[in-house]
Amino acid sequence: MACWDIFCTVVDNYGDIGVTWRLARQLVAEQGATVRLWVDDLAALQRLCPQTDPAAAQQLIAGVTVCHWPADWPAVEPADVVIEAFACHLPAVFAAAMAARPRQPLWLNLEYLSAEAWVGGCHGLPSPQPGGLQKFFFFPGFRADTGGLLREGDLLARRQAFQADAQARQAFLAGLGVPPLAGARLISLFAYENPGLGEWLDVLAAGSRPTQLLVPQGRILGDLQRWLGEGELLPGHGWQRGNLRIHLLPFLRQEDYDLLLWACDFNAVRGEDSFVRAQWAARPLLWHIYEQDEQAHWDKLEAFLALYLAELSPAAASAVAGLWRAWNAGQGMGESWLALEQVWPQVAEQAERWAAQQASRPDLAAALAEFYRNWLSCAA
Ligand code: TRH
Repeated sequence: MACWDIFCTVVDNYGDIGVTWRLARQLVAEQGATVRLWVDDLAALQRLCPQTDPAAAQQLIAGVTVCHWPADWPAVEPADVVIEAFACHLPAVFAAAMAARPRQPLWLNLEYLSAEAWVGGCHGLPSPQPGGLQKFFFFPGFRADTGGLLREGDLLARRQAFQADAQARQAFLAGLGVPPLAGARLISLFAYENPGLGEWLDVLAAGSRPTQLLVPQGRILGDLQRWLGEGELLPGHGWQRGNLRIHLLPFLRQEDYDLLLWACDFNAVRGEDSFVRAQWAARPLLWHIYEQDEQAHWDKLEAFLALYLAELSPAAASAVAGLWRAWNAGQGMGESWLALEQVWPQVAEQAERWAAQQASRPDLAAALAEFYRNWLSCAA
C-alpha cells in the first residue's frame, strides 16, 4: 500500500484546502493509500470539516492523517508519493530528505484546473530537480489528455438518488431552516464580491415565478446587504422582496454543500472546487471565476465555455455565455438572466449530459494512482 504526502498552503479562500482535503479522503477510501495531509492553516479546514481541531499538530480524520505544517519543519521520512498542491513550496529539509531516501519518491505538482487546450500538452511533463529527484506536472481537466476531475466513485449514484427523493430534499432543506414554497425555483449563491448582484436580484424579485435564494455565508454578503438595505446579515434569517425569498445559511460542511447544490435548480459557484461540484450536480450553473493577474482568468472562462456549450444550439449557448460574461464583468445580469430563462430546458438538459460525459472518464484520484503505478513500472 503506497504512502502519500500532500502539501497544501492556504493562499486565500477555501479552494486549495477544499481540493486537497477531498483528494486525500478519496485516495484513502478508493485507492487504498495511506495519506498525510500537511496544511498550514487548520482553521480553513475546520470551516469545511468542523471536527478538525485547529490546534492539533496531528489528527486522524476520515482515515487521513491531517498534520499541521509547522514553520519549523520536523524530521519526517517522506512518503512514496509527494504532492505539492498548486505549486506550494515544499520545506527544503523535506526535499533533501526525499533526495536521500533509498528509493526516491514520485514528486507531483498538482496544478490548478483549466479547460485551456495547452494544458493537455503540459500534463505529465517532467521537471528536472536537484538531487536527481523526479517531479512531474499533473493537470486536472475536462479533456481526455488531462488528469480529469475529482469525483468519488459513488458520487453520481448518490446524487441521482437524492435528486429523485423529494422527501430527502425537503428534509435536508428543512434542516437548513428553508421551508418548502409552492412552485418556487431554488438557487444557491456562492460568489466573490460582485456589483452585478443587485441587477440579478431585481429581476428575480420582479419575476412571475417565486424564487428561493440560498446564500451560505461568504464574500457576497456585502453586496446582498446593500441590496437589501439591512444591517448585519445573520445566518438563519430570511428576507422577502417581491417574488424573491432570500435565506442566509451558515457556511456548510463540505458534504452538506454538495447536498445544497443537488437540491437547487440553479447554482452560482466560484473558484475551482465548488465549480466542479456544481457540474456534478447536473443542474444549470453560473461560474464566478477567481480573478487573476493580467486578466488571465478571461481566457480560462472562455475556454471552458467553448467546451461546455459546444453541443447547445446557438441561441442557448449565447444565453449561457452572455450570463457568465455579465456576472464576471459585474454588469448586465438583468437582461442576460431573462435571456437564459427563455432557453432553460435546453440548458438543463445540457447540464445533465455534461455531467454524464465527464463522469465517463477516469477521476483525478484514480488518474494519480495510475500515474504512480506507471512510474513505478518504468523505474523497475
Ligand atoms: O474558496 P474559493 O474561492 O477558492 C479559490 C479557488 O480554488 C481558486 O482557484 C484559488 O486560486 C483560490 O481559492 C485561492 O472557491 P472553491 O474552489 O469553490 O472552494 C470553496 C470550497 O468551500 C469548496 O470545497 C466548497 C466549500 N464550501 C463548503 O464546504 N461549504 C459552503 O457552505 C460553501 C459555500 C463552500
